[in-house]
Amino acid sequence: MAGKKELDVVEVMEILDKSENYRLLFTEYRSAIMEIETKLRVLDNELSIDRDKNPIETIHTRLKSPESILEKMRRKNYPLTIESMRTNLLDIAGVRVICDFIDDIYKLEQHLCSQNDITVIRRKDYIEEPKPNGYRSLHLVVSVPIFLTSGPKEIPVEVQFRTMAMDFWASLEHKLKYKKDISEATDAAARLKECADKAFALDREMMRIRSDIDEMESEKS
Ligand code: 0O2
Repeated sequence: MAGKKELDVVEVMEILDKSENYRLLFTEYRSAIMEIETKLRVLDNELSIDRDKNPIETIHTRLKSPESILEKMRRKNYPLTIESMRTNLLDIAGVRVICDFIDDIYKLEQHLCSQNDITVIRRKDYIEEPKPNGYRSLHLVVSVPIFLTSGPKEIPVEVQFRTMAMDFWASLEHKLKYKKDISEATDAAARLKECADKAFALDREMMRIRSDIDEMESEKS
């Protein structure tokens, strides 16, 4: 806005910190994370009876940091208001689910999304269609109701599903490339892409081995 100075991160964080709206908003996102995490843990427990093995290896949760929120809102040219943050940013609440096998990811997705209080807002399947750099994961944005003293409220949560191999690659790629402007044309980028493809090949081979072992077991009984 003309004549108005751009606030820096520290100033924005101080303003947000004092704002009751902001605190309430973050409590809501935290509650939505708890709802989704519980749903996933319940599914994990039930599905483990089937195979005698839990399909979920780990669940990580996070609230997007104020710096990261501000960076994204600036990058996308969204107005710097709480209302705009609420409507435009769908990844403030994040849940990352690390699974053993690729097919567990789709099974969990199907069971989570068929629950009648869950609405799928967005789905990006970077496993079927990986990013050009080799990144693979299934991204969902789902809306889940939380029950406040004032009544129910729908809150968006981003849920990322990955195998351990995909997570290993994404974590290292993030560390190697974080805040570095590395062109996709470099040798390092090409080698990272090759590693992503090898990790995916490993995932597929592990699934084949599992199904061979299952077959051997069923022949025995
Ligand atoms: P953080 O700290 O995880 O929140 P955007 O890229 O955010 O403008 P969009 O559509 O929201 O747009 O993003 P997208 O591509 O669906 O997924 C964003 C998140 O997925 C990222 O979050 C990462 O967690 C992960 N991700 C996406 N692409 C890559 C990648 O190439 N490498 C790695 N390591 N992770 C990736 P944020 O927002 O970066 O950070």
